[in-house]
Amino acid sequence: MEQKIKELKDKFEQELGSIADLAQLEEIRVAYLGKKGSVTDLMKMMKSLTAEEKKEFGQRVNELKSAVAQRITEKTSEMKQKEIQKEIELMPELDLSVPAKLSQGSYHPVTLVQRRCEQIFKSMGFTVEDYPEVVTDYECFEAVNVPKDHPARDMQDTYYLTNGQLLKSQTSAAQNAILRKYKDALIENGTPIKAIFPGRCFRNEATDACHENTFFQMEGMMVGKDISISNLIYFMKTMLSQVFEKDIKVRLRPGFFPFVEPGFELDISCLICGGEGCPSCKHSGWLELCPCGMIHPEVLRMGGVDPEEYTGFAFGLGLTRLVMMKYGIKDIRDLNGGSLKAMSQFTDDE
Ligand code: FA5
Repeated sequence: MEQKIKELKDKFEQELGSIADLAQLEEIRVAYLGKKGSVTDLMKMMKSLTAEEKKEFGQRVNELKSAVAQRITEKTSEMKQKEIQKEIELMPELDLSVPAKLSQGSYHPVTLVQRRCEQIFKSMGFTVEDYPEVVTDYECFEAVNVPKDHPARDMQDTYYLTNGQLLKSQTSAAQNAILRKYKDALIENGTPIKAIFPGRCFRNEATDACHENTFFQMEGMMVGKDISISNLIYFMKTMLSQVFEKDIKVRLRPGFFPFVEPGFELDISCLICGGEGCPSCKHSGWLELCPCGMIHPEVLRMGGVDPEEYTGFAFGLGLTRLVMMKYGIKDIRDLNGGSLKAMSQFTDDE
């Protein structure tokens, strides 16, 4: 028996000394320590021994087993070290003292245009509000006069959470909260409510050159005494002329939204095709950019503002479409495409 153990140990050492890689090492491990391995076989031989011999032999085999396992562990780390060394040698020469070539990051074009719009509205006395992307059905629909089962909901299918909350389909979801936040200052001090609230919106709809399932809007609201459509038109004109810094053709036509009365669609003549018609404007020459209107009395009432005393306007600017027009981006999907090369061409020219 003793002789057998010695022979096995010598054979193991010999084979271990000739392996070339980790795969061969694993083969050896299985050949010696595996279920059908040589060391395991020795254990099986003990059946035929006396109790005294078993004790002695068992101890010797266990020592062999530990020694083999120990040698395999050592050899594994030695081999790994060798492989790392090999990889380092194959690497091109590396001088860690050379300064890295940093590629300059840039802001996303939506961020650039959003910031520009915020600047413009702030300069006209508006506050900029932030609002969550996950909202309740009440915030997104009911509080803006779109009760359950209203047909206007068909236009804005979105993504629902299992707890009944949803990803907001429109920035109008913040209207009620903003009215409530500023109503006391309006009622007690006569301070008009003037707020814009940009945000990401989600809609479960087919995408094309001018529709995305994730896009940005920028809502705006002004409420006070005697606020009229002329105020609305003034702010819209100022914003567009300052964003584009050139004359652009717009048209105002009637539009229906349950939260405004009267309601309008403000379209912009497509700057991609010059109004000729192209996929970006669905071949109509016009792009729906900024629906707007006078806030519906019911919406004011739900926000705690008396519609007999106060009036206001609201608009829902399609911020992502504004970006398309400003930078001549033909397909809205490019803005979510994640191409750093495409996006890095836009820089903050402020
Ligand atoms: C609304 O979302 C209303 N909440 C806007 C509003 C606010 C009206 C306040 C009146 C008063 P609409 O679904 O039309 O309306 O969307 C507004 C704008 O968001 C559109 O004109 C368009 O510019 C942009 N928009 C809408 N859907 C998409 C989409 N899938 N992809 C990109 N932009 C979109």
